[in-house]
Amino acid sequence: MGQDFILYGMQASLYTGKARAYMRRNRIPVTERGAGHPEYMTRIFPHMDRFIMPVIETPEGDIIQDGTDILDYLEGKGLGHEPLYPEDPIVKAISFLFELFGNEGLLRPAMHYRWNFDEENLDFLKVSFRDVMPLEMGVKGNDIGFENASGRMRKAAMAFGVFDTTYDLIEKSYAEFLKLYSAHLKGSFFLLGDRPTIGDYGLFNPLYAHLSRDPKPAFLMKTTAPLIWNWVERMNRPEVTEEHTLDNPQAGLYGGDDIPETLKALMTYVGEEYSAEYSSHVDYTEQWLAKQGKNPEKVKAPLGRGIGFAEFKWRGEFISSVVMPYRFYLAQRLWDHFDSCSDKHKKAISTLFTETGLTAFLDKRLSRRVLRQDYHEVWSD
Ligand SMILES: N[C@@H](CCC(=O)N[C@@H](CS)C(=O)NCC(=O)O)C(=O)O
Repeated sequence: MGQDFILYGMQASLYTGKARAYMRRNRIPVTERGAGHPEYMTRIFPHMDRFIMPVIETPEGDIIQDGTDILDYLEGKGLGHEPLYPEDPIVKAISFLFELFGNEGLLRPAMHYRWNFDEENLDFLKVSFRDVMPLEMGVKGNDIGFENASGRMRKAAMAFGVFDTTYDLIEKSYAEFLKLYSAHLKGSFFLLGDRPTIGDYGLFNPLYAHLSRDPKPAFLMKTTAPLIWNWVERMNRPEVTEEHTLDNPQAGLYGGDDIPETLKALMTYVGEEYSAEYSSHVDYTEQWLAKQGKNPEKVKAPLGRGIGFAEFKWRGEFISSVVMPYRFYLAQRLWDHFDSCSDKHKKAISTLFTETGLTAFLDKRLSRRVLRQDYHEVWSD
């Protein structure tokens, strides 16, 4: 193996986007391979006992899976040129909120706009998915492989609450997001100021591979939210350009006592969009854990690694979505950060989260922690 990191993933993969963008922006030398490459299939997959991307292999031969774990690993090695986490405790709390919401809270529009517009998207997706088909499958095999993969993803879309009865609501809700985030980006290059933080990388997941790249939503984004398309482009650009703030020591973030109204409006949207779903998942998981006895199993289930379905009210309708313990792995980061703050900062964060309808994300917690061990989510004692 050479000096580069190797990234196993694909352009069309939602969660690969975050790892790739971080490595590009921080100019970390990386060679990308499809997650169907012989090395992935014969070495990485058996090693992890799980087919999942993104995965990086470090020049020392370490294998790391999971977008957040990858970013933390690289940051921990001092490879980030721009700090991933804001210093200000209030802004840092906001960045964790958007990491969670970006990663997990925009899956309905991402899956809807990818899988429910076959006329516009299907040829493009078939070509994109070739990136992960093992070479020996040949062109004919690609079609079969795509049928397989797309069948699984269409089912996953339903598991996130994408049904013909919710299509209209999803489109309405996403249009609102585009409007609010565009309004905010009028005032800064990134979510929290003039450089990206973990919150941007969370949002980048759905906003890149699906919502800015697939033909149907790409057109929508370019024509109705060009500032967001521009943000996507800037997040993912390896070249140094004038407004590329990587080496700009002036590139600052908002201060905690200086949160713009446009960001508060976006936070309020997150509360309205995702609080009830999040809370129903906590309740469901608590009950599920109570039934599991002392040592719940590793989370290995299909359908997005879910443990079941929880119902909640969303935009006036009752819908249900798959409960994935991984989400608490991200939520815990916000809880841990909050708990580590001084009383003064706790109070400021609580006030801001109350004002924007987000208290559930601070207060509604699980009795056990989700850990990651051997590339799987596991439960603490
Ligand atoms: N929490 C994980 C999620 C990774 C994930 O779900 N990746 C998808 C692709 S975007 C995957 O590998 N799916 C493979 C499959 O389900 O077959 C992360 O952030 O890395």
